[in-house]
Amino acid sequence: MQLIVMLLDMDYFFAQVEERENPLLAGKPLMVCIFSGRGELGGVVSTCNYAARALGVHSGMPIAFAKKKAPEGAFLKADFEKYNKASEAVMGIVGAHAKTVEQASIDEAYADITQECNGDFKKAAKIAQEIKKEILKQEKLTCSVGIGENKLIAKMAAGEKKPDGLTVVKQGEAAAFLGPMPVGKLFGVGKKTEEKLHALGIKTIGELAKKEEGLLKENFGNSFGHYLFEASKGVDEEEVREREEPAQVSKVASFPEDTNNREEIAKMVATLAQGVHEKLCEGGLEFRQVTFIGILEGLQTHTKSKTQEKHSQSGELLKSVAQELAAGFGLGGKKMRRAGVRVGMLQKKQEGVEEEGGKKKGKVAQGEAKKQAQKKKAQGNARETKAKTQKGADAAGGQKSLSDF
Ligand code: TTP
Ligand code: MG
Repeated sequence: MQLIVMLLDMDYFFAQVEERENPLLAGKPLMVCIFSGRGELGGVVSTCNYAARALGVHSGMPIAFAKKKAPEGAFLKADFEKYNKASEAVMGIVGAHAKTVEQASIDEAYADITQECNGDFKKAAKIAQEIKKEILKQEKLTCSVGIGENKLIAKMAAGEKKPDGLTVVKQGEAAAFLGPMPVGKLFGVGKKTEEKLHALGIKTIGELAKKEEGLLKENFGNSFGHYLFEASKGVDEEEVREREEPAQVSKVASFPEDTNNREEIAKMVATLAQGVHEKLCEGGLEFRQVTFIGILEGLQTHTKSKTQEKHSQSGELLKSVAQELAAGFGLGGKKMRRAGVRVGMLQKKQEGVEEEGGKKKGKVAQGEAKKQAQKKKAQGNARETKAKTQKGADAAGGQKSLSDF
């Protein structure tokens, strides 16, 4: 049967969630920011709405620059709990329509809908429309969807029309679809590769598709050269599959005696963080989110989380964030019985991402391209893994997790 893959990508995700929560923000430039704490405007723009993009603001731009481009705009602090919640709801809707779903990032999911649509592209488009309609109805959010004969084409199709787009590239149409596009748009091609391709006189994906594999391997190395050779023709054999990484890793332990001694708590947190770090290293994983779990004498459980801008495997960072969260944890006059440290938003450790690009695919695609090129089985790419988060300390129950909790 004809393989049919769908890629769903939420539109200006974090900013759209903020607009939904506060409709007064809609229409005017809105920047969702990760503030560094260094000065009022220290930090970067995580994402922004289309009104801000029209003024030249983009993800990764320093907040101070964005302020110059959109002085009248709203600058909000990123609230990951909110985005994770919306993400979970969206992924739930996608999962209800397709058996095989691979969440590629907090706002992106691939679905293999071959069986659901019987290999028929028209039916595939109908399924996509239903999913879009449900997300709009239930979550009041729009997304863009691409449909194609493999993951690469679905991904490229999803980027074709945004926001609120639906693009179907039927079997046999990939070359015509990709051919006229600037080569910099090919998934996996970042700024440096683009420049190098331009220097070789290759401006479009169609021109790239005509090049000998040997020439590409000579210039870009065996694996990435092979990737460019295949991808430019819309060839991609990677399957859509559920991630194997656990959603979280945690360690929880009891104090010898209930305590409100901050030093004792900090010491315990250091030990727990070390244990979590060992598990991360064993699994070859890196984290973005750190959670401190406090269980008080009456067994009430409270959590405090912090999400980092980037994934990391640093044990030092993990310990210091966990201790910072523990230090800010209000005991409310009570003693603590147990404490826990948990990391979430995990992904396989990245080995030397090839280059940085300003665009989304800069963020995600280099690892992806490398992975595809290397034909690795492991899902070690730069896209975020299943960003499932906790709703409480014991939410680990239904999720795939490595936990001593
Ligand atoms: P994207 O899907 O790349 O961006 P987007 O959803 O904001 O916009 P688009 O309509 O083009 O899809 O990323 C999803 C979220 O990830 C985004 O809302 C914020 C976050 N993000 C960052 O924090 N830093 C980044 O550099 C990028 C690209 C995204
Ligand atoms: Mg998006």
